[in-house]
This record gives sequence, C-alpha cells and structure tokens, in this order.
Amino acid sequence: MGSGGRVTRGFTGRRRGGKRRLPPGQYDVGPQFPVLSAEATPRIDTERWSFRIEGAVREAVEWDWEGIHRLPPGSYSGAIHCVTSWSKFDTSFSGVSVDELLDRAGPLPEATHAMAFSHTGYTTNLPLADITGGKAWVVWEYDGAPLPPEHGGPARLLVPHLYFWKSAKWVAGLRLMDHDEAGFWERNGYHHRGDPWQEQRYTGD
Ligand SMILES: Nc1nc2c(c(=O)[nH]1)N[C@H]1C(S)=C(S)[C@@H](COP(=O)(O)O)O[C@H]1N2
Ligand SMILES: [Mo]
Repeated sequence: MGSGGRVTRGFTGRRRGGKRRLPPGQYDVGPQFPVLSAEATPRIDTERWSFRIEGAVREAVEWDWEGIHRLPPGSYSGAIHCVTSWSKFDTSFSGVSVDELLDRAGPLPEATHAMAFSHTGYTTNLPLADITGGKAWVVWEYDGAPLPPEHGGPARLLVPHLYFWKSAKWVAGLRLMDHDEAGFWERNGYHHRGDPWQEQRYTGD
C-alpha cells in the first residue's frame, strides 16, 4: 500500500487524541492477557479436535481441524472486555467467521439463539443476531501464533462486542435453538446477553 493508506482508528479502540474507548466500569489491563477458566486447562490434540453446528439447522455439520482450515479465513483486531472489569486493546485473532460456518449448516427460520458448548462442558448462550453479520469467529491464532491452551487453544469462540465469558474456550460447537436458555455463567447470576456498553453484567442489569 502507498503512503496514502487510511487508518481506521476507531477499530482498534482509539479515539481522536489517542484516548482509548473503555466501556463503563472497565480499566485498561495493558499488555497482560489474564487467564480466567472455571475448568482445568484441557490438552486437546488437533488430531481429535472437532467443531459442530447442530440443532435448528437444515443439516448438522461437523468439521475436523483440517476441514475448518479450508474455509475462507476471518480475523478480528480490536478490544476485548472481561466482566471482572479488565479490557484489553489491540488484540488480534484469526480463524473463521461464524457466518461462514452457519452458511454451511443453514439455520432454520425459527432459530433465534445458540448455545455454544466446549469440549470441557462449559456452555454460554447467545442471540443469533450477536454471532452473525461479522461479529463472531472461531479462532485458533492469537497475535499471529497458535492460540495457547490456557486461552482456549486449539480454538475458541470470539464474540468481542460482548463480555468475554461469551467467548467459549476449547469450543466444540454451537447448538441452534428456537428459544433462549441459560449457559454456565448465565445460570450462576450473569446476564443473558452481556453487552459491556450497557453494563449488562448480572441478571437484571
Ligand atoms: N471453556 C471456558 N471458556 C471460557 C471461560 C471458562 O471458564 N471456560 N471463561 C470465560 C471468561 S469469564 C473469560 S473472561 C474468558 C477468559 O479468556 P482468557 O482466559 O483467554 O482471558 O473466557 C471465557 N470463556
Ligand atoms: Mo470473564
């Protein structure tokens, strides 16, 4: 690209004047990348890894590690926000968009929500509208390197516009549903949607 290339500042979380945009009640954690897991970190061999879309779809589809890598690549650069109040700017992840995955399974008209599930049994619920339209990915690279096991490697869900508990680590699939249902943290007092800009931390927020 020539020297005339435009830089979209808003995308990395910077505002004019260099100030970073933080959702209410959040602080900038800086270069650290905290690890928060309810489970012990599992070691999942990519030879045995799988990801499936099931439930309210035309056809349930399952990918293995090689198969998912053959899909058109997708990536995200920007901020992530944990409900425990740290936000991290300028992260970069790559993998495949959830749109590409859903396209191949064909959500039925009645599908309104999805339950993301992990190889460990962790679950989190999401409105379909929050994982379609270029807002969610299944990612296996962080900062240009394989996603470390403690951050959900081989692959995790990434839904960066919602609190980070929605980004299921060691993700194994999505079950599409015609109704909403609580996942692991949502059953334990967390908000069903989790929009950091609306501070939807707990049930009733
Ligand atoms: N499987 C699984 N995924 C999970 C969690 C978890 O405990 N288990 N914690 C969630 C929460 S609360 C956060 S803040 C992020 C933490 O991701 P990190 O450890 O990569 O920072 O993962 C989310 N995904
Ligand atoms: Mo979190």
